[in-house]
Amino acid sequence: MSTVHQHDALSDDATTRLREIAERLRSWQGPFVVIGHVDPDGDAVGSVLCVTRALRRLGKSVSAPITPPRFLGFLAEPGELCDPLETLPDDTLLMVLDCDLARATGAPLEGAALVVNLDHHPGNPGDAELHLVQPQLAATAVLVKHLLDELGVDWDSHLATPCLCGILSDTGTFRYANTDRHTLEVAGALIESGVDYPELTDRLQWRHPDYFRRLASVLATTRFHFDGALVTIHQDAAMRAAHDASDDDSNDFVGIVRYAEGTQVAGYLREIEEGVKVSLRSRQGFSARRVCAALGGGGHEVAAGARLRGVDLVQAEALLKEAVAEELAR
Ligand SMILES: [Mn+2]
Repeated sequence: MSTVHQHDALSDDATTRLREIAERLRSWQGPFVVIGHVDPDGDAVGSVLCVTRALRRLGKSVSAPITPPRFLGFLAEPGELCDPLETLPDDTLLMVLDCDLARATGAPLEGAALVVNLDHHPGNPGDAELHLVQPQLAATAVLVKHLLDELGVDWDSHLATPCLCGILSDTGTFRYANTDRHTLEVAGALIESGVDYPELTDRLQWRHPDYFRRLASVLATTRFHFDGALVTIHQDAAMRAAHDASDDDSNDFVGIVRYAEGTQVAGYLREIEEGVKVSLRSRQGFSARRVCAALGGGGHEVAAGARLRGVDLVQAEALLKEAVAEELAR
């Protein structure tokens, strides 16, 4: 595995663009709406909250229509976030964070006076009027940190905590391959500006008590295939119904079994209304993306997913094994 990491901050071009964006934000007199992607994660929620708080400090009128998953609910104060908007107020500057325009949710894109898009996903086509897409950055929150620096805000824990949450979320608390010197330096600066780091990392692991009962029932389904190269877990409709915890909380189960010795790829199969949802996590060198593409889905090299329509768990597992066998033979 040889990954070339970008150790420097942004390129000169990117810095110029970021200054331009900061200038537009500062001089904008109309309302702001700040949104993220469907199934928002810590980077989407953290980036939206951080930008929202900074703009409000600059005296701007800001709506943030985003609904955090239960385990991230602690980040927001009552009244800070709102329900999805059906229409945009006149003269709105719409900020789309941590996704391209196609994955954005919370407000319609139509009717925005200006759309600004900050993201780090490599597939972002950069079709917003004003955009900065930086795939070498570990999180959109890193870009948000630079934006707020350009805006000249005074960093404190109120701003730095959601920003650091975005970085922790997208780097798996500095465990993933996207953790580089730049990421750690930005995180260090955020911690220095007053984040209660042990409190934040502890709080990010809190889960509904039912989460642990569900974890136990799902882990009881652990099976190894291909001499352990593939490990699978599953959850059927009855197991899901037995517990209160919201399903987005169970996304990280697959990451647990991925740590089984000798495993190259871990699969989590969940019975859903229209069939089976497959989530894969792999080690470097095994393409979860290609396996999921073969199943009609997609994603990153080491984290990908697919929805298999009209099949049951047994059929889904057979299809997954077939696709994994092909990838193992490459
Ligand atoms: Mn992200």
